[in-house]
Amino acid sequence: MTLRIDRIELFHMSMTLTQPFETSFGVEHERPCILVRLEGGGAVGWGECVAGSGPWYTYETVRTAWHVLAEFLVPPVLGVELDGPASVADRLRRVRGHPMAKAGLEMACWDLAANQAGVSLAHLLGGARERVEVGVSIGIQPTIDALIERIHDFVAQGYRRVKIKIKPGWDVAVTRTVRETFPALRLQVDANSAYQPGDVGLFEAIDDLDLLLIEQPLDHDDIFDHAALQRALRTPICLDESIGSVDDARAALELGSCRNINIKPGRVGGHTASKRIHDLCLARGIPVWHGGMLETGIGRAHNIALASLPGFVLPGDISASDRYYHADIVDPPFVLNDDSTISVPTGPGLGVIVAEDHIRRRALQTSQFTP
Ligand code: OSB
Ligand code: MG
Repeated sequence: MTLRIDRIELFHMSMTLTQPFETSFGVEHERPCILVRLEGGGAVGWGECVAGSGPWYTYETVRTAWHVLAEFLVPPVLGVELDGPASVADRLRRVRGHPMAKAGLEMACWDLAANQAGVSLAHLLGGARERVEVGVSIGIQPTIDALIERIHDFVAQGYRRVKIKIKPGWDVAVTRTVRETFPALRLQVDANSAYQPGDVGLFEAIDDLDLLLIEQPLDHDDIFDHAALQRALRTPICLDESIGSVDDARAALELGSCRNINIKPGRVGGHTASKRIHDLCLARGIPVWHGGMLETGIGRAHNIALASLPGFVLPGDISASDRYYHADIVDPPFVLNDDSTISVPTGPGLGVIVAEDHIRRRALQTSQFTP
């Protein structure tokens, strides 16, 4: 399948979250993103770059991503004969790092190819499921009571798996109280790299709470020290920030640094790299699940398509549109089924209609490129 891109447009958007989202690295009220629109062969493809307002989760920001896209990633793919969407990541390899910028463009190429072929993106990626199991990721709250109330709300909406964010001072007591209040809930915690190897006692104190996993307890770029921590715990450690490539995933598995992996295409450079990590984990019997970056409906549609691959056996951080935004930018918006799943769209490409007029009206900055 060859692919030629005749036009690329970038849109810098800012989306207002329905609720502020607080993690160990700060609070977000507005979610910026870059939307990527491609035209080629009479079809259109959309992607979303998930770099944030500041270099907190990773070093990329919406402004570094814009710069790298416009100057270094657009030129090598525009107006040239590409060997299908699976070859795009390789074309972008000369640019070191910047996986979120790459992923926004690479994923748009996958959508473009699916639209050209008239098949769903899930089908093109090798998806095997009609619905994907999902949960909700809940930020740090002002009080434990407020957190308990939010969990009650989400459980009432039908979410059967909850992830809570932890940070020093908001960890053992919070997690214990949540577990005592919801004894049967599928519960996991995410530290976003807020702890040190010496904090092992703190993790031992939540090791008996029947958590599904403990996500990214130690440094963002640490694989080595997670191995000692994993040896001390029965609860699986899941790496998020530390896994930037299939090589990182292989190193983490060889070292015993984690027992499962969170895959986010933005963190690893797109769908092709995500599929490689998925395939490695599937071959080794390591469960994976799909993470989230508070995406708009465009990124969410990509995530749902990817999460339909067979190795995604744990519920993803892919919630319904209304958990994030009052008005999503795709039609129909994503809704939660009563079995805590989201249905995988079956139409061509993303399988949802992108609110292009709205995006053009609301964009803070736009740029277009033709050969
Ligand atoms: O660590 O998983 C994370 C959001 C932004 C940055 C990092 C993370 C998150 C989430 C949100 O946990 C998951 C979602 O999109 O629902
Ligand atoms: Mg995480």
